[in-house]
Amino acid sequence: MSKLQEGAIAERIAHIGDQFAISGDFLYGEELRNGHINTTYRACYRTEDGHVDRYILQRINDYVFKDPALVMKNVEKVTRHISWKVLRRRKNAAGQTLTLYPARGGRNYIYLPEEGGMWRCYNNIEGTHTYDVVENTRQAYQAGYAFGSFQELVSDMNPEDIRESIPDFHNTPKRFAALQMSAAQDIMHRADSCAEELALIGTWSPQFSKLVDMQKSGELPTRITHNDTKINNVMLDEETDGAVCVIDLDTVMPGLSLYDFGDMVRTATCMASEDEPDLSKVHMEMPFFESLAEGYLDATHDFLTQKEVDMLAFSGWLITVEIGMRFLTDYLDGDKYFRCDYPEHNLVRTRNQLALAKSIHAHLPRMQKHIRKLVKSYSN
Ligand code: GN1
Ligand code: MG
Repeated sequence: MSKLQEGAIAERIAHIGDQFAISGDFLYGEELRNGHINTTYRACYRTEDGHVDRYILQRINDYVFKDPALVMKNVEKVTRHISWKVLRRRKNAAGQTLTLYPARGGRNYIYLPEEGGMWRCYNNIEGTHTYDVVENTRQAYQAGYAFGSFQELVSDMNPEDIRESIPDFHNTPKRFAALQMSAAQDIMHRADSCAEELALIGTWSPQFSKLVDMQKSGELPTRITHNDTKINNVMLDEETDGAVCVIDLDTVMPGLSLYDFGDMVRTATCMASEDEPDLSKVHMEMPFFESLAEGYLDATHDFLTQKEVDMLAFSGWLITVEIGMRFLTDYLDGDKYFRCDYPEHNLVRTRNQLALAKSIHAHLPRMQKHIRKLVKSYSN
């Protein structure tokens, strides 16, 4: 990450920052590249009293989010609700939640056609950092606790107030149907290069509708969920590694708590990144799962239903296959959705996720056993 003080990108960052309720002199900007979808900059300003204030400027990708204004409405409701709740519980909670800054013109975002579309500005959560991959069990516990607490914080919002910004976002059978369609159309002539992966996914497909079927029949409750609970969406305290807050609220929507837990299993139990090409490094680590589940259940055991608890381990496997299918669909479609650094990037990600799914599958009985043990400990 280089600090840009001058040049075209620095000018661009200063220009975008200039649209928001920010005071001080622009010092420098830097690009943050840990998401696959939105463009993100951090901008730093010297205030009148000599402090340095930092802000996050982000362009919402309108190929992915067809209605960015709806995304902003959802984000605004969620951040305000959380601020309200956090402030009522702890007096000194400043900086613990994302806050949107007003833009010129009275909204909390601004449309800048010369800068590619819709931009917004958040506070930079100071004194924190993120991890792209999990390194120890403490981080796994904290990730589980942070996203579990998030679910608790939004649990008393009216689900009807939050609308779906990407319909069927975690509908695994629909993701499978989209993959089949892309493989049949094969516009990039890439289907031959991933025949093995397609066949493997096909053998797993009878399991894909398990959670959505349970949702339809009312066995699983619809809640407001985060939907993108990867480990690098948790801000941890720089010194203690304790969870401070979760970020990336664009996909907060009505959904299943299980897809949130599942995505944590995908990203907080494996020490390799999701695009690690050496598959011998891609496997889940049971101690990380144990800590993750403990952190999550410490925050959620009061309100999760028995059926949700029963499906926790399975959800880790399911979403790992789902994300693998999404990478493969994008590879077949010509890499339009996920930012790619090289032509086969999405295929490498797919193979990685399928390898991880196999590893998770092999651990399912032990995962179940651990969950049962944890749940029992709360009733003692
Ligand atoms: C995308 O941009 P990022 O990394 O926060 C994607 C998630 C995937 C993830 C895979 C809106 O999230 O669903 O799980 O990549 N976000 C969207 O790393 O599609
Ligand atoms: Mg995201």
